[in-house]
This record gives sequence, structure tokens and C-alpha cells, in this order.
Amino acid sequence: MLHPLRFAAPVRLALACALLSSHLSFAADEAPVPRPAPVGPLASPLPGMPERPAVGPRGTLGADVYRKRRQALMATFKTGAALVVNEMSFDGLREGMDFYYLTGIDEAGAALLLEPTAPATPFYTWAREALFLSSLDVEGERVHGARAQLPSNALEVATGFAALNRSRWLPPALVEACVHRGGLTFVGQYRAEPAPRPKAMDAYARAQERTYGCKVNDFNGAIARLREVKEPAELALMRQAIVYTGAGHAAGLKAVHAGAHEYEVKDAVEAAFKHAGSRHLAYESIVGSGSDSTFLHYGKDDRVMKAGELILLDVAAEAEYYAADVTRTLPVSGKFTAEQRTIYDIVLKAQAAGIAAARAGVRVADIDAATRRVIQEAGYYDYYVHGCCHFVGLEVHDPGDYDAPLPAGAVITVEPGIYLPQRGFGVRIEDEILITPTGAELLTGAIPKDPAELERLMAAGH
Ligand SMILES: [Mn+2]
Repeated sequence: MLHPLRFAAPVRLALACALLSSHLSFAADEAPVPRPAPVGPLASPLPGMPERPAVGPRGTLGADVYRKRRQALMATFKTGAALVVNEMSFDGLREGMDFYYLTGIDEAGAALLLEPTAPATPFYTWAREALFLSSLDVEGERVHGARAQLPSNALEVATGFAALNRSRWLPPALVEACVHRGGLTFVGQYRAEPAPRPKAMDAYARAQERTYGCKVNDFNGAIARLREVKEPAELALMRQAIVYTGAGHAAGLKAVHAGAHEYEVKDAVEAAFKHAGSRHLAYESIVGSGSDSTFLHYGKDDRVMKAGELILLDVAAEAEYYAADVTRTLPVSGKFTAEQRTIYDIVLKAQAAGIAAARAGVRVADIDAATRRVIQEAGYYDYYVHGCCHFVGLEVHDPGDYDAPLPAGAVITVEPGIYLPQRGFGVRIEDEILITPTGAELLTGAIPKDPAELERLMAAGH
């Protein structure tokens, strides 16, 4: 019953065995014991890092928010050891935010191991919640910035974790979990090809190769279901992201005129996001004029827009990684043609039908059907070529269960569209709503979409 994770030196093994035998019988319902604040002359600030720790929650939510999320997750699976690897990436869309959701930490190569049946009191760096950080690289850190050595009381306090380890200790920790914790527990999300396999699955497969009969407890989607329901503090950040997004849309509306390049509008929008206070884009901006507006995710932006065309702006900012997602379609010359206005009004009516159908307990499919019915009755069924809605949060396409009834507190988009390549234009109108027990709150209502108001604003040069 030795624990290779903490006791590499043989001289310590006897002690380890003696201590472990009493620890392994601890129940999961004890509250974790927080560590005290750092003490001593070297404890704080971290040596060489006077301003802020190199690792720790990045935003304003505070370590307690993340600890509560981890406890809520552990309450769902109760047994085994759950590994969550930081797989954060931005490839047009930000993805892989499970680790960030549970830690507030955006450190590359970091991982989290949750073991609800581990003792409440940490045994050196063996604990119910343990953070694994990539190894120190002394020369690399001269380039990228200094990182703390472990153990570090200050880093424990900054991260909110009583147990900090280097990632080389992860394989033995998983084998230990197979032996003593009732196996391994999958809390991520299945991903079909061609997406890469979740890193936790790879790590579990390797642990299973080094043990006999180590089981994986399947809690596929456990984190995703937690992420569906937005807490008040994260809703405040999502509202902030929408304020930034509104500034960008206002700047975009001003920058649209016949003879302008799409990229001029895009630059104006993105500069306004940053000026308002947003650090990152929620996703790569989609700015398509004329026939470009008929593509859903149009990536080029070098077309010159002409009078009489439409321009579609699917652009949004973020706040502390919380994304917004808003689309508006504007007339380049400031006035819709009769045909454009007809289509615009159908899309607006479809969106209103979708929002009216939304409340806790309904499925996304019900909202989709409400939008699709309006467009079908108008005769444009074949030209609505995507789903109505998706979850929004730390990822613009946030994970969630599309099959289950929507919970109160979920934030989704409602974004019907009609795309008519043969007529040289497309219309999409996208807003975000907060699902409530009795209906839905329109979160993005301050960003104008009423066609008469858009024409008035554009005529006034706003
Ligand atoms: Mn969207």
C-alpha cells in the first residue's frame, strides 16, 4: 500500500504506510480543511513575483467560487478520481474550458484531480482536490517569466488548492486511484472523430494498462451540465461582455457605408470592443456583405460593399473569457429594399416566436421548431440552414445537453436566418436569452435590431 506519489525515498515508505492506513477510511462528507494564509519572510509575495502570482484564478470571481463548483461536481460522482486536463484553445472559437471553469486558472499543461473519497485533511500534497502543474523549466522561464517552486504556501493560497504537484506525479496518482479510490471517473464529454480524444481518456487508458480491472466510472457530461446553469457572478460577467459587444455593434453600424471594405467595418468593431474594456474576441468576427452574407461562417473580409446590399455582422466580445454572441444584419446604404425588409421581418418574427417558446423545462428542439414554423409558413424552409440556438458561456458554443429540458439559469442564443444566394443576400438576427422558470429574459435587447430604428440610426450617422 505504498503511495509512490509523495514518497520516492525508500526511507519514508514505512511512515507512508502507517499514515495511509488510517487515511483511506475517511468519508467524503467531511468539509475540506482550508490551509492558513502564508506566513514567514518568504511566504508572500512569491519570490520574483511582486505583482500577482503566476498561477491562480485570473478573474474577479475568487477562489471560493471555483471551490464550490468543484464540490458540486464531486457531489455528482461521489467515487473514483476525476481528472480534468486544461485543454483550452482558441481556433476561431474558444474551446476546452472545463478546467478553467473549475479552477479559474489558464495555465498551459495544468490538470486537476478530484478524489471525493480522499481524506478531508491533506496529507502533504495528497488531497481531495489536487492541482498538477507542468514542470519548471529554468531556461524557458527566463523567456516566458518566472514560476514558483513547490512547495509554496503562497501558491496554495493564490490557487485555492491545498495540494500542488508537478504533472509527472499524475500517472502514479491515477494508478493509486485505481487501487484505493474505486477507479477513475470520466466527467468530460465524449468527442467524436475528427476531434482529438479528451486527454483524460488517454491518461485513463494508460493507467488501465498498468493495472488489472481498473474501472472507469462514466459520468460523461457531468461538467457540461453544471456549466449550463449560470451563477449570478458569471451572469454579471456575461452582461458585461454584452455591454462591450454593444459598443462594437454601434461602431460597426457607423462604419458601414457603400465603398468600404468589410475589414474596415471589422476593425472598427474590434477596436471598439477593446476600447470598451474587452481583452479578447468571443470568436473570430464574421463580417459579410452582399453575397458573403449568405455564408454562415464567412472568414474572408476583403470585399467592397455596395449600395443596396446587406451586411451581416456576427461579432462579439468577452469579459474574463465569458463570451457574448450577437448577429445583426444592416442595409449598406442605410435603407432596406422592399425584398430585404420582407425577409428581415420574417426572420425577426421567427426569432420572436422562438423567444416566446423559451422557458425552463422546454427543450432546445421546441424553440427550434417555433422559429422554423414561421420560416416554413413564409415559404423559406429550405433557406434556414442551421439550428436555432446554442448554449453560451465560457465558450461561445458552450457545452450542454441539447436533449434535456432547459434549466433555469441557462443562457442560449436564438438566431434564425434565411440565406438566399440566388438573391445575393442573407439575413440572420441573433440574440442571447436567459432561461427563467416562467420564460426568458432578453439579454442583448440594448443592441438595436428593429428595422425602422436601424434605418433611423444609420441616417443619423450613429
Ligand atoms: Mn451563435
